[in-house]
Amino acid sequence: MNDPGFTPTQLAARAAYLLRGNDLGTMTSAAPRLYPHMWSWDAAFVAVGLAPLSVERAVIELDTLLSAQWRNGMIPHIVFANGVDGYFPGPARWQCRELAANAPAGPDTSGITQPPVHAIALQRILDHSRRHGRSTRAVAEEFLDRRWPDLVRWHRWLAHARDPKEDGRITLYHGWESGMDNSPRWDRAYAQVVPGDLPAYQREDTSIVTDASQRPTDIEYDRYLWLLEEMRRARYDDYALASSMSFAVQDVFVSAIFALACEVLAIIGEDYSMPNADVRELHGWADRFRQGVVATTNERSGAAKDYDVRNQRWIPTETLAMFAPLLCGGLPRDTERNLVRIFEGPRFCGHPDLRYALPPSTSPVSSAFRPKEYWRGPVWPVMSWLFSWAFSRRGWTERAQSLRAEGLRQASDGSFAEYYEPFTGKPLGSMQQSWTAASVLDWLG
Ligand code: 9WN
Repeated sequence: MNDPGFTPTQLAARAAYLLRGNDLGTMTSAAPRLYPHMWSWDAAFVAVGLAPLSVERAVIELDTLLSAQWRNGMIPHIVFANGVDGYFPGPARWQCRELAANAPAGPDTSGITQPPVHAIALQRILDHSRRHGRSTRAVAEEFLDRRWPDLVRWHRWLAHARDPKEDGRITLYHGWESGMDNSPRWDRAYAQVVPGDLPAYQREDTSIVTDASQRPTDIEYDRYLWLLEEMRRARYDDYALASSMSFAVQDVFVSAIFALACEVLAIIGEDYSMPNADVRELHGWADRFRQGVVATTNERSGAAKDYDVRNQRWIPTETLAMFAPLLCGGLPRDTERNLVRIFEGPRFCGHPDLRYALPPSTSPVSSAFRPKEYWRGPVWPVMSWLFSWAFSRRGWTERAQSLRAEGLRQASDGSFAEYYEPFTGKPLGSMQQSWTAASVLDWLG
């Protein structure tokens, strides 16, 4: 099908312009209206997109995020921009400064975390810095020296506080921590979350995305807010959360990202002569989590699953999560081939009705599939980017190129939407989403 969209040069210019427009000074808002603050994994992807434009600005992005790191090592999922309203739940609802002993003294933050993709951003920054002169390289290397201990602390917190039994899988206490808020992956676990005495609240998101069918429902929001109440009562204490939260899941996709990120960080550590003990620890976590991911997989198909800790049952779903081992590796070769076939076949990228051969968040043949509803079906460009980056790292050049080419075709409408309807290619959710522009910039860089 013809896509009379923008040319690559025009698209790159527009993406750069978009990031400039969303730049609040030392942080980039995730999107101008819907998400006017910094989100943790958005910031990492944004840094990936900033790196080809300005290594210096990309470094600032990660620096701002790390300045909001909690004392226990957690990187919070939102860093609130000073004096900016317009997002619910904001600092007044989280109350981290008042309640959490570990909250940072500086900026206001939320009290949960998000997927650890930051090492990927660091790697892209270092890659780009090597193409520049000495002063730019020095900026990147100074950042690495200064922030290395914080990045290791972040990974250590995930490995300890979020995998206390050493299963090799990260436990989450809120669907928002997965970054895939209302994915069908969490439906059964959320069914056990029964909101109690919930203080009144008003959603802001549905006054911005006015087609409410593209966003999570009110019932889902009540549960999200109830979990926040539970966290406030536990004063965001890692130990207390583990026993008190009514939602606790081991997220196989986040675990695969973590395995991958540990390996990436370990290799950076080796290349730049960081302390050996850190590098060894990182390799150890990479192995543990890779094994933890592989342990969830179906012997024949290689499909991975999440685990519901509270209800003690596995959660097999036909969502992006089943492809977790393709990110971190570790499957026997034949099994991996089967999983790649599913990824590329008619249940996902090869579904005959798809507008672009890109992975929908939920398989179109699944009964849970909803083509317009947030993480229940639409295609998320940043997820296409993540798979293309991981495939290229694994040496699957052709597969990576195909995702890139299809991702660019999808983006050529110039809306830089948060997500897209898989069959029509219609842009949905927020427009001008920073990480969509960042994905395009890396693809074109
Ligand atoms: C809650 C910012 C974030 C992304 C998430 C995405 C969405 C927030 C929301 O937006 O989540 O954290 O209000 O829906 O699900 O992945 O980081 O882009």
